[in-house]
Formats: sequence, structure tokens, C-alpha cells
Amino acid sequence: MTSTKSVRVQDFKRIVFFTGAGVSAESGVPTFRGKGGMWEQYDYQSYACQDAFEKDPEKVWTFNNMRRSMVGACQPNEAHRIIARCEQDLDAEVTVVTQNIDGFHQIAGSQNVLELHGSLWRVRCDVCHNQHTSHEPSLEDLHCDRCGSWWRPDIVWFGDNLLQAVIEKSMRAIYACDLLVSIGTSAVVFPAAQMPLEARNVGATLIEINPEETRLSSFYDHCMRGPASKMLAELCVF
Ligand code: BV8
Ligand code: ZN
Repeated sequence: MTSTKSVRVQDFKRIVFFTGAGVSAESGVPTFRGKGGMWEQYDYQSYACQDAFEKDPEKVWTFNNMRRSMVGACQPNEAHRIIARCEQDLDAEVTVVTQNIDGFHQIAGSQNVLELHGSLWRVRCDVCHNQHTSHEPSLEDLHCDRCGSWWRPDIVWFGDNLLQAVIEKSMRAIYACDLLVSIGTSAVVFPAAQMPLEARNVGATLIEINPEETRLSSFYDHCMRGPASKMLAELCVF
């Protein structure tokens, strides 16, 4: 593994930033795993799967409204802004593939964002296929304005299939990239965990940014151990 000092983002033409909860940690949004992680306090089988929603939609909505309020009170951080600046200022095609549902990449100015696990701000009706997006901190009307069924958070829960179109667009970007930077993901949730590694098959340079080692660290060309904002500031010198 060589130093990232030799890596200049300006030398790449198609860059993928692949992000997880760690990129929003410095904004004050808790990650999912590890100390203080969301799933330590909330058992995901009771809050983040279809069965839980069908059994007790109000409980699942209380959890998600709490998260809307909490995330809504936070802001994107320097890491999101540096990624957005890469899209705006580099002479390169930049794609963000994110597992996050907070929408911070878009708020920071990234336009080419693929959300693998949906969005906290979008709801859908599985009965009449209505959809609704709002940034209300707490969604007041929990029922579809067309047919009256429960709105369902448009989040990819455990056991849900990811949207095929989003997977295809993400894989197209990954198979075409010459640089992939994975940031703040523990790489334990599939199929997302495996996706960045596909970039190796097309000869791309792979960089992992994470204060901790992950189960996939050994597959990366470079590992930058530290918080996302500091490591991205070192990597992306304009
Ligand atoms: C599917 C939304 C087909 C919900 C989320 C057994 C083996 C293999 C697979 C499975 C299995 N059993 C079940 C499965 C499949 C399952 C899965 O992968 N389970 C795992 C846990 C074993 N996957 C699925 O169900 C997926 N669908 O496979 O469909 C199918 C269908 C039916 C039956 C079977 C298969 C759907 C998965 C979607 C899950 N959705 N959340 C909600 O939020 O309400 S999961 C959750 O994890 C988050 O959404 C998040 O996006 C995702 C990934 O987490 P990370 O982003 O990596 O976050 P994490 O907290 O883990 O890590 C944070 C990292 O940041 C750490 O490494 C930390 O060191 C670092 N960090 C901290 N601070 C910083 C930092 N880094 C940088 N800077 C910092 N400052
Ligand atoms: Zn409806």
C-alpha cells in the first residue's frame, strides 16, 4: 500500500465517492453501528423492516419522525462540501453513491447522487403508488392524501430489495470509474458492502477513508485513517 501523497484527484476523469453513515458523523448524525450507534438503542428488527411496519406502523413512524427532527436540526459538514466541490470544479465526471438517507450530499450541492437505501424525506403509498417528499421535521399526516392508507417511509429496510434502477446506475458509474473513494462505511450491509470492490476489476484506484479498519480494508490501494473532513481535505487539494 503506497502513500496517498502521490494521489491527486485532478489526475482522474471518472470519480465515484461511495459513502456511508461516517460521512455524516461530523454533522452530529449518529452512525448505525459501534458505540453510540443507532442500532444499539433501537433493535433494527423492530424499526427497520417491513414486518415491523405492518405490525406497528405508529411505532416505526415515531422512530422515523424522531430521526427527521434530529437530522433536520443538523447540517452537511466539510466532507459533503468537498465532495460537492469536486463535482463542480474538477474536469471529471463525479458520482456520489450513498447508503445514507439524510440527503446531505444534495444539500451540500452534489447533483449526481444515487441513494441506495432511499430517503428519510420521501414517503410512498404501496396501495395506490402515490409519493410525497417534504422536509417537515416531523411528518404530521401519516396517511396517503389520495387513498388514506399509511404512508411508508421510502427507505430500503432489511429484507427489502434495493431499487434495480439505482443499482444499475451505481454499477455503471463504478464500472466506468478510474478512482473510487469509499468514506465512512463499516461495509457490513449487503449488497452495498461489495459494490465498491467491483471497481478493482476495471483497474480503478481504490481509497478507503475511515478512522477504523473495516473487513474490506485489505482490498483498497490506500487507506486513510481519520475523520472524513480532514482526510478529504488532504486528498482533494484544488
Ligand atoms: C437485500 C435503512 C435482497 C433503514 C439500512 C446474512 C449474510 C449476508 C447478507 C444478509 C444476511 N442476512 C440478511 C442479509 C441481507 C441484509 C444484510 O446485509 N444484512 C447484514 C446486516 C448481514 N441486507 C438487506 O436486507 C438488503 N436487501 O439484501 O435484498 C434480499 C431480500 C430478502 C431477503 C434477503 C435478501 C437491504 C439492506 C438495507 C438496510 N438498510 N437502513 C433505516 O435507516 O431505517 S442499514 C444501515 O446500514 C444504514 O442504512 C446504512 O446505510 C447501512 C450501512 O451502514 P454504514 O453506512 O456502513 O454505517 P455504520 O454505522 O455501519 O458504519 C459507520 C462507519 O463510519 C464506521 O466504519 C465508522 O468507523 C465510520 N466513521 C465514524 N466516524 C467517521 C467515520 N468515517 C469517516 N469519518 C468519520 N468522522
Ligand atoms: Zn395511497
